[in-house]
Amino acid sequence: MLKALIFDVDGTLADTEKDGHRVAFNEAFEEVGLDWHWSVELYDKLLAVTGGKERMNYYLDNFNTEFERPQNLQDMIADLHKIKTRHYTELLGKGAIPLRPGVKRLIDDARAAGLRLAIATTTTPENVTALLENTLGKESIDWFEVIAAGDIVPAKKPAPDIYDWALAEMKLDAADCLAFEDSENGIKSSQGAHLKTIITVNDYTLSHDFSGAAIVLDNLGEPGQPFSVMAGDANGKTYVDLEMLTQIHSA
Ligand code: XBP
Ligand code: MG
Repeated sequence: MLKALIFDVDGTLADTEKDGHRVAFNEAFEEVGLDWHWSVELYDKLLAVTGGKERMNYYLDNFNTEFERPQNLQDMIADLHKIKTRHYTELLGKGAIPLRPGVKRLIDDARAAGLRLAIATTTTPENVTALLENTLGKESIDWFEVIAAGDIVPAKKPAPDIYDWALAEMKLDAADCLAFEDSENGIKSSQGAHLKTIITVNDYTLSHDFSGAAIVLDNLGEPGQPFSVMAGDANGKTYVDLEMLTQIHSA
């Protein structure tokens, strides 16, 4: 029986990377006087690695090898990441990033039907809270039984650990749940935890490999605003609703 839905955050609930995280990283670099700048194109490459601190290390290792590293590089990165989180949550506070089509409707319907909800993301917990509060309202934090986020597990996506952690907290089998993801690292993680996964792509993840996904869509769709199917069979549906999720789950 379908008992729970587990959502990724970045790219899945909202398109947060290009106009959110990327902008906040650049603001943090500027604030401390670094000449680092992450363009939309460079950020596409940097998204190969999940986790903001991990991404900054990846940037230095592969795209800015000239940078003279201080001895306490990891402290510097941790400080930068705190500044970035401040900028990011401020951006969300201004209402800069809306939820993707169908997300609010599906969450509302799932709650009404008594489905359990959780989040599994590599982003920092404050960022999840800020996104939920600014889009679904303060009370929405409590709609999610488990918010698995950030450094709660050392191995971030594509490792399955964050989904395994969420499932263990909920005392649920993967077979009783569906996951929602937007990226290759995300689906590797959810599939690694044996979860059937629904993909909604975005500009950064269009060309990712989603082999094994239950279905790949451009978004969840709304009544009168149909999704496009990129892989899989929607059985005539035009937006993701609980009936469609039940079909996917039992297929
Ligand atoms: C999200 C991420 C995160 C965010 C930045 O990946 O990779 O690193 O880009 O967040 P996913 P932090 O959607 O697969 O969970 O800077 O807070 O790490
Ligand atoms: Mg994502």
